[in-house]
Amino acid sequence: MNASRYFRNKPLAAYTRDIESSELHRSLGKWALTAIGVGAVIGGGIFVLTGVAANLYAGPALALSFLLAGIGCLFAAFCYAEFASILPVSGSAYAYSYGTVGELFAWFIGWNLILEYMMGATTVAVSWSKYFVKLLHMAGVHNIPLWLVNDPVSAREEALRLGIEAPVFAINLPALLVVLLVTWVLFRGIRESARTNNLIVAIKVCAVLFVVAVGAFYLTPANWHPFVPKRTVDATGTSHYGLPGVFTAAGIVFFAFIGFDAVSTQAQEAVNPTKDIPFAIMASLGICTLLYILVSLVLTGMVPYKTLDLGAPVASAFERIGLPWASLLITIAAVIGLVSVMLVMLLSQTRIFLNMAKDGLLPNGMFGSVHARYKTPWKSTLLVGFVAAVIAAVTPIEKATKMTSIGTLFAFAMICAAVLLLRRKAPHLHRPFRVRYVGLVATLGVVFNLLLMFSLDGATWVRFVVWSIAGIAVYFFYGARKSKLAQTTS
Ligand code: ALA
Repeated sequence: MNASRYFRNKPLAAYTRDIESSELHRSLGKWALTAIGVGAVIGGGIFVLTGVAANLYAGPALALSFLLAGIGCLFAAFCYAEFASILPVSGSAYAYSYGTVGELFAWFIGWNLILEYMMGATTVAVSWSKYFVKLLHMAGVHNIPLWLVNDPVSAREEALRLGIEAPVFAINLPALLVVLLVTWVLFRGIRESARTNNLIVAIKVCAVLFVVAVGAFYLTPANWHPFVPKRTVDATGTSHYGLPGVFTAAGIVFFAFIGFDAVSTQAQEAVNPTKDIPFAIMASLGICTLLYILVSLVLTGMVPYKTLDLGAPVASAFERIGLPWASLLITIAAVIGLVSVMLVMLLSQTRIFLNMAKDGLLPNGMFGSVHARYKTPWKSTLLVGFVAAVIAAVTPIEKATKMTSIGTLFAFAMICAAVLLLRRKAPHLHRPFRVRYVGLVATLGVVFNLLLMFSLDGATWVRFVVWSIAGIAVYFFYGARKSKLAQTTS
């Protein structure tokens, strides 16, 4: 077997055939696509991670951390937008790299997108479960058994903290059930999903605007001073606050931006993909960055940053200033709002699998078959939903978050590199959306995303390497032999 075939590209003309043969409904306009982006982005990151990021690392400069993470994502967003305008197919970064860098590389990106989308959905399901339990407490439901709302590791830790006997068995039932519910919605089809998604996004954006508008009346400017607290170093050598703290917090809140690229996976369901997908990518990133910066300023202005809760910081800050009703509203909105993140993440995952199956890299019978009536890749939807639900039921949140981030950062870095490659290989290709100063933007994109990857801990890297080796093994065992490209060119 000739090794060069692993680096062979899918011809760009083949993408045109994919687009023409698509069986999916084209029902999404530019604002529906933007809603998908915003729906995927605003979630556990802003509702949960802001607490840790501000309290332990950035202080009031949390807004700066969001700005930094947002700028990093902006480089990747530009590159995604250019690709999406050239190749309006739903395979996202996977498809783009197949058309530019080669099959093995594309497979590897696709494999990492599983971390972004399926693992991302799992992470959000676990955050959702936390908010759901908080809501139950607010409704007066206490004494929920630990083993019913925690993965086994967290249940043991929590039991230890409470000084009670650790349960022998534990399952995060709310996380499991919410993923199954989302799977059912997706199974029924994109039109219904888009409608549900729009409603949820509206609730979520209103909640965030509510936080900003109401919180603005309770600001104590003294809480912002000093804006960047003096750096300290703890016993383990970890820096807190100061500029290093601001960067660490940027790495943490990066998770809050994941999802804007999910818009690109909807290309085959978009009415006018070459224009609307780039628009929606940029618009959703812009809207979310602005909202995040405002929320960060308000939160750190409302209460001293050291009092921000590590679990549900937004809701708790309102409790602290004596507005329990506002806290309740925010908790309800979070419970509803996080659903749309899962919806888009799982939707995107199945669309990427669909593309990989059409290229022969995954079994077509399972991942490529589209339901005759609902026009959705139904078998894949059920499989992905089931696997995500089981993982959500047994995985601690920090591990899931870091795996999601490392896979996404890798895909972002690679997509920036691929955009440069394609400029060199096909300089005259029609690009409805063209990145300006592409050399600078794409290089900064690669550097920035790799730097953030290196800020993640060793254990996450080990998992990432094991995951990558498993992916390459699957490729050689299955994809390399079944690839349509390999068959037509060998
Ligand atoms: N950006 C998404 C969230 O914060 C993944 O939940």
